Amino acid sequence: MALDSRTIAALAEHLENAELGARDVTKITDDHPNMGWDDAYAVQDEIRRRKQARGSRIVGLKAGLTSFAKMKQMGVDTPVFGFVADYMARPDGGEIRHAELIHPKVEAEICVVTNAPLTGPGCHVGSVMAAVDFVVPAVEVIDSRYRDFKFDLKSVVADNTSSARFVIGGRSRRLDDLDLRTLGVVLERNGEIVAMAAGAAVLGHPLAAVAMMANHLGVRGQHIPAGSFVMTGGVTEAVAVEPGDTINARFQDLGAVSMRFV
Ligand code: OOG
Ligand code: MG
Repeated sequence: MALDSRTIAALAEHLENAELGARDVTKITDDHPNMGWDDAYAVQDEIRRRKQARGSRIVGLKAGLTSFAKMKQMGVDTPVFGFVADYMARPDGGEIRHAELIHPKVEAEICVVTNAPLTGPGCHVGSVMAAVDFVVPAVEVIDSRYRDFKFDLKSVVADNTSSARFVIGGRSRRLDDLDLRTLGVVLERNGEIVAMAAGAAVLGHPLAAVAMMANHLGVRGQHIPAGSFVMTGGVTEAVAVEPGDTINARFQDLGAVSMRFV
């Protein structure tokens, strides 16, 4: 680790204040060019601890930058992992207040809920298949705390991978009823199609993102517990939204997820 615990705590406070106050900040690697992956995840862990200490519950795990469209959009080449908390959840068909966020973007995600623990190293798509209880569609609202949504991987990991809001909707299905690779997703803003893709856009198979997460956690002595809600990452590039926009994400076999920004 390149950073001491005081610096990690200060960076976590800085980034969490930016989130809660909806104010953008410069990327933390500008001031800490030598920080490593461990430092970045330590800052994220400290943000998690701060939220839990305040009574928030961690209600999901997320993989990000798992589709080639997203990696290209953000100019990066490796997936990242983060979490979502209870206060970030919004109901399907509900409203999301734009003013509570900095520069939100939406992305359609294939998600799973597990019924057995997943541990790494050595976790693969087959292990994940055996542990998936059901599949459910969601839209994630990401909101990088970094100015103009410009970041590098370590900065975005420290910023809890831009987590801001999420909406679970549509209908859940058993994995056996679905082919996650060919599962089509159409993202609409104000009735107009703005992006579309199939599940294979996510690392060739969305469950590969879950396996990668289990292996990432395994290195750190952690795992994905049974009963976890896991988001596998945006299948298309993320789309910016303005107040007044209505978003509808249609998932083949899984229904639609919608929301309005006010
Ligand atoms: C990082 C978060 C990416 C996804 O699904 O790819 C993410 C970002 O692009 O701001 O959540
Ligand atoms: Mg996402």
